[in-house]
This record gives sequence, structure tokens and C-alpha cells, in this order.
Amino acid sequence: TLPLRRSLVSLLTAGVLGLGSLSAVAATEMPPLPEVKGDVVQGNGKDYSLKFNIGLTQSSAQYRGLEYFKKIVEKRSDGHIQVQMFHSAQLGDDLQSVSALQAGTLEMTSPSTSPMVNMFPQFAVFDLPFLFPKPEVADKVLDGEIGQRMLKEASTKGLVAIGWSENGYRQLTNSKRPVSKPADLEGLKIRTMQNPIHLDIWRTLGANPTPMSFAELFTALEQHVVDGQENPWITIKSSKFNEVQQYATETNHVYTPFITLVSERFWNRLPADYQQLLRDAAKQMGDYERHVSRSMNDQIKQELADEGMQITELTPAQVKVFQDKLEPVYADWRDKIGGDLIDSIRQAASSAQ
Ligand code: TF8
Repeated sequence: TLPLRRSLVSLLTAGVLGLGSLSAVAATEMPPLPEVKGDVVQGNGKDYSLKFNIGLTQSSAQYRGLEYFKKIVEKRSDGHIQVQMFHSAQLGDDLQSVSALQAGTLEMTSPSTSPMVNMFPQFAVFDLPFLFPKPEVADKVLDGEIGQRMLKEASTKGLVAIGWSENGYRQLTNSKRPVSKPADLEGLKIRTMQNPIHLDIWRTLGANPTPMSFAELFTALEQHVVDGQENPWITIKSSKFNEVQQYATETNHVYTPFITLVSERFWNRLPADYQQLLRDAAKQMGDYERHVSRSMNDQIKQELADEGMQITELTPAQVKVFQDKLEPVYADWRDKIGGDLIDSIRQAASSAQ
């Protein structure tokens, strides 16, 4: 499978170069892990072990957030809850992880909301293009009444939803040509998340979209099964997509949240104060992970350019061409998602401006 194949390649490369570790490959400095705030929680004297699996690699902000989560939970449970970290979809991609939570074979995961819209149709609102004009607006919505209500609504079907963090603003990459307007997308095969609005977006822009799990994406790009994909800068870099994608466009077309999920079976075995500890830790992880993601965004974009990626930045007028072209997507999905929800998000957005 993909993660195994790639780590073998890395190990071989390190061996050939005679490097003791892989640190030479992962250059980007991450902000330090904050100290753990808060007292030790009493619990019930029992020990728990919790496997937390994420889709991104060890050099992602998502993994960094997970390291902080582990630090908080282990310290504040005085070692009674042990957190085992898994990355790069080692225990499954986003959808497989969610199923594993429901089955009780995995305790925690943090998927993008987008592939979960079959289970929770209201999440589709986040897939609408250009919904959040800046990250503070996303925070306001997710941390406010709407986001908190969605966590409650997603706490069903064997899942307990306890927090938000960020995947972030998505950027387009491809192996064929620079893209600065929708017409440049003609005929490009673009991998999308398994989500009908994303399919609609790229079809409407004139591309040829194919939904696919993130875990299959590197190989699909490398073997030219698809020409391009879209993800935040930090994901493009930490997943090494720039090794197989020459061109990028800073589109910022969708902001994707990550949702922190716990298996309900595991949750129900925990005493109430440990449940609260996980909620607190999820909140602190989310705040820290957003900080990491945002503070590294520009730096990573620069590193991608330094490593030879050709990056197209769009003028506001060029962005507007994409927005106008995508108006029908809003119109088509408005009723399906719920006009009220869209309006209340837009209202929150304008008050956060
Ligand atoms: C995607 C998402 C992913 C994440 C991660 C793998 O493109 O943006 O990067 O959901 O869990 O599939």
C-alpha cells in the first residue's frame, strides 16, 4: 500500500545517503508544543488505551496537533489514558477510520468533513466554494452556535464529535500547465474528495473530476491516473505532491474543517471527568493546530516555490471569474443543504469581517 511503499523509498534514500535519520527531508520548523494547562483529572483508577489515526503525514499540522493532544491527555490523566498515534492513514483513510470508530476497533480520528456528507448532509455547507472569506470567519462559525450544534448532531451513529480543527484553504495543483482561469482547466483530470459538491465544482469549472480516497492520491498523481488535485499548501508539501506536480494555483476555493471524533463504544466506557478531559484536549488541540497551520502557510508556499513548483497567484479580478462561474453550484445546492443554514453562516461571516 501507499504509506508502506513511500516509507520504504524514504528509508532506502536515507540509507544510500548514509543519513542517520530522515530529518534532512523534513526541513520545516513547527511552532513548539505549548505547555499543558489544567490539573490532573481523577478518573476511576482504571487504565485506558486510545488509538488516534489521522490521514496526513508526520510533517503535517494535523500530526503536530495530535502530538499536543497526546501530551495533554497523558499528563492530565496522570498516565491512565495512553494515546497511540497513527498517521498517513496507517489504520485506514478518513471513511475507513470513521467505520472503525463505529465498529469500536479504533478510538479516535480526525477526518475532513467532506467525505462524511452521506452520513451528515449538513456538513456539505462547508464544501460550498468561497464560503469563508478568511480563517477567522471559519473560527467564528465552527466555535460558535452553528459549529457546536453540528458537533451535537454528529454525535450519533456510534460517534461522538468533540471538536474542530483545520485542514484549511484548498489550492489547485497539476502536472500539465499553469492555471489562471477556468478555461485552463479544460480536459484536466482532477482528483476530488468523495463529495458531490466538489465534483460539481470541478465539472462546472470545465475540468474532468474523479473522486478518490486521499490514501490513493500520491500514486494516482505519480502514475498520471489523474493530472491534478487540490489541498492546502501544507498538505501538498507534507505529502510531497510537489514531486509529481509542477504547477500550482492559489485558488483558496474551499476551506475544509477537520472534525475530531471518538468511538461511542469507547466514550461510554470512560468516567465523566475523562470524557470532559478529552473534550478540553480536543479544543486545545484544535486551537493549536489552527495556529500551526496558519503560521506555516506562507512559509510552506515559499518552500514549494523554492523547490521548483510554479505557483500562480490570482488577482482579485481573476478570483472573481472563478466565483462567477461557480454561482450555479450555490444555486443548485441551496435547497438541498438548507437556505437557512447558508444564510446564518453568511450572516456570521459578515459580522466577523
Ligand atoms: C483530502 C483531504 C485530506 C484529509 C486527510 C487525509 O484531500 O483534504 O487531506 O482529509 O485526512 O482527502
